[in-house]
Amino acid sequence: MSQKEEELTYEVAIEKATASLTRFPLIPVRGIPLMSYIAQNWDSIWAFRPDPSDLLIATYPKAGTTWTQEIVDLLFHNGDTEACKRAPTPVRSPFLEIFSPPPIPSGLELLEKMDPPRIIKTHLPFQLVPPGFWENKCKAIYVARNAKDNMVSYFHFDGMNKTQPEPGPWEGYIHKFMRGELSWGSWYDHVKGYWVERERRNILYIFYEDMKENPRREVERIMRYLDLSLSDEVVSRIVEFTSFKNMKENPMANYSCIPKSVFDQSVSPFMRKGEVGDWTNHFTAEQSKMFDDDYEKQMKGANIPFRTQI
Ligand code: PPS
Repeated sequence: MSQKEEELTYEVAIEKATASLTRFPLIPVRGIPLMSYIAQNWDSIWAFRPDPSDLLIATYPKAGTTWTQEIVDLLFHNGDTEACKRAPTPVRSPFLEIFSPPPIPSGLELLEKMDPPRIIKTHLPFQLVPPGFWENKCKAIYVARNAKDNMVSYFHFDGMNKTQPEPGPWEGYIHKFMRGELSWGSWYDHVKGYWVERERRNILYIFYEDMKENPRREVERIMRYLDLSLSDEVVSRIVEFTSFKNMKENPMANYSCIPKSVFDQSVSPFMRKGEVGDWTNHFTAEQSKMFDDDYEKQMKGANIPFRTQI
């Protein structure tokens, strides 16, 4: 099946299944809260065997996954923007662990039908990544975003994504985030888990804030990591095509492929603000102080150079 046909099948399947969709409860898998459909299918996810040429893009949710998926797809296609409009992001670059009610294809089903090298998205913390990735020495890009902006983005996403638990009020959400009770668990453990493994596993660890500050520099960094060498002109095209504004307008990147009953973009658009420092519009001074005090404890000794402003 071509990716275009795959896309149609995907969209029809989502339409059919949405009647039965609900906010899934979280079930712990080795201590990490995951949506029930993921937890119930855990054995097949853990057993996934990638090809050595496959690339993993790992993130805590809302850290810049889609942006990086788009950049990498363009790099793999020599900046051919038409080729990168062949299908929506989750079809071009499947979400490894995602399972939804049938007939929505799981990430594993989509991956099975694709030829390597595949661009595989995951939100799994390091210890839950199927070991085949490291045994096969797959390349992996980890994108990290400062905790406050990451949480703000997740809060809005949990409001619009009808499969995630209700976010509830902002004040309570901060505490759930600090306690690691959101889907995919603790942000703190997530960013630290990949950080400590980055050298041993040859993981490219990049920051959302750096991408915002100097997207060209970060696109080139990713390009070098992938052992690619594209012309300056092609790199410029990739930077332009993956700007927030262009991705927000691109139906193949802005998740408009997911029906409103699942992603209600009238609650909050998937491409919401795309900024560094939006947290200042959400945290009160007291909340910020309380969060920072706790952050210091949870991140003690980690030395990961996060920036909450650029
Ligand atoms: S997901 O659901 O976990 O895959 O979401 P993810 O793609 O990781 O994160 C979504 C946030 O990234 C912002 N975004 C961008 N920012 C800048 N430039 C570009 N091109 C871009 N593409 C996506 C998106 O707007 C979400 O952040 P917020 O802060 O909510 O706007």
